[in-house]
Amino acid sequence: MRLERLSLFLVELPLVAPFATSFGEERTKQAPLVSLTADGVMGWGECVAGSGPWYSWETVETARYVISEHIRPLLSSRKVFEHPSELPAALAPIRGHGMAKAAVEAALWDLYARLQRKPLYQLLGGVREAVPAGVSVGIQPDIPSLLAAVEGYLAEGYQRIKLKIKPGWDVEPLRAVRERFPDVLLSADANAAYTLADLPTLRELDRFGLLMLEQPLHFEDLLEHAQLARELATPICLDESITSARRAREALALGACRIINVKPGRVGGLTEALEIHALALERGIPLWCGGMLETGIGRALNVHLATLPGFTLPHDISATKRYFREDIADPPFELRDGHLPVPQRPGLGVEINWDRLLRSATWSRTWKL
Ligand code: SMG
Ligand code: MG
Repeated sequence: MRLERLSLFLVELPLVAPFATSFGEERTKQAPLVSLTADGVMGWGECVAGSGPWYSWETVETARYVISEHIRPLLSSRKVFEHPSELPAALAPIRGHGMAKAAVEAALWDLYARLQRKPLYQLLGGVREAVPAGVSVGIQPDIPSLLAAVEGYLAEGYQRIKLKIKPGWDVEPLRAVRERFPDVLLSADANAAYTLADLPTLRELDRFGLLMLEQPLHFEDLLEHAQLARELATPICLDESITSARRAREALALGACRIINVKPGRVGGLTEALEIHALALERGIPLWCGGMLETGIGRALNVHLATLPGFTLPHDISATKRYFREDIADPPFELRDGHLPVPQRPGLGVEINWDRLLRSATWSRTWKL
C-alpha cells in the first residue's frame, strides 16, 4: 500500500439519552475520524478519546494535535506499508497517545482489508459470524428508572447487563436488579471510583453473583487491584488500567485481574489488541470487547475484533439505536437474537454516509502524504 492522502474529521452526534458514569455525564458524542487513501481506496478509523480527559487523559483535541502534527509526518516519510501491523513500529517515536495511534491503525486495517476484498474479521482470524451483545446501563436518577431501563434492554435481547456504579449508587441498584432478574448475567463497572478504604462496600457486592467487577480502583493501579482480588469472590476485570499488552502481562503476573476488557483504542491499536488476545489464550484468561459509545466506524471494528476465539464473554457492543438516532456509517447495527451480525463486505464492512458525515463534522482537513 502506498498511502496517498490522510483526512481527519471531527464529528459531533447527539446521544439518544444522556450517559452517566462515576466520572460524569455525556449528552453528545464527539469523535475524530481518520481516513487513509491508497490505490483509490479509502479506509476509515475512529478515535475513541473523549471530549475531556475523564476516562483517559487523551481527548479529541490531543488526538487531533498528535495525528496532524506528529503521526502525519511519520506517515509522509514512510508512505509504503505491506501490512497494517507494521504501523506501530513506524509510530514508536511517539510515546503514549495510544488512542490517536489506534485510530490511524484502524484506518490502515480497513484499507488493507478492502484492498484484499475480505471482511476484516477473516484477516484477523475471527471464528464467528455474530457476536453476543451486552449493554452498559448508565447511572440512573432512581431505582424504578433503572429497573425500567434494564427490563427494556432484556426485552430487546441483550445477553448481559452491566451497571455503572459509584459510591452511593452501588449496593442498592445491584440488589434491586438482582432481585427482579435473578438469572440475568450481571456485572458492575466503577470506572475507578473506589479505594481500598471502600472494601466493606465492595465486599457486599459479592452477594449478587456478578459476572465481574470492572475497574473498581485507580485507573493506573495494578498492585491494589491484586490486593482487592484476594479479598473478593467476584472476578475483577480491568479496563482503564490495561493500556498495552505490556500492562496486561504485568496485571496477570500480579494477579490483578481474572478477566480483561479489550478496547482497541485504549490499548493503542488493533495489533496490540491481537497481542493481548494471544497472551489471554495462552493463559486461559477470558476477554470481551469494551465500548466507547462509538459511531458505526468504531463499532464495526469492535465487532470484527470480538469474533476472535479468545473473546468469550458478551461485549459492550450494542445496537446503533441504543446511542444514535442517525449514525455516520451505514448500515446501522441491529440486534438479532441478542447478537450483532458481523459485516461481511470488505474491510470494516460499513460505508460512510457522506451527507451525514458532512452535516455532523465540526472541523475537517485533508493532507497529501
Ligand atoms: O459503547 O456501549 C458502549 C459504552 C460502554 O460503559 C461503556 N464504556 O468504562 O467501559 C467503560 C465505558 C467507557 C465509556 S464512558 C464515556
Ligand atoms: Mg469500563
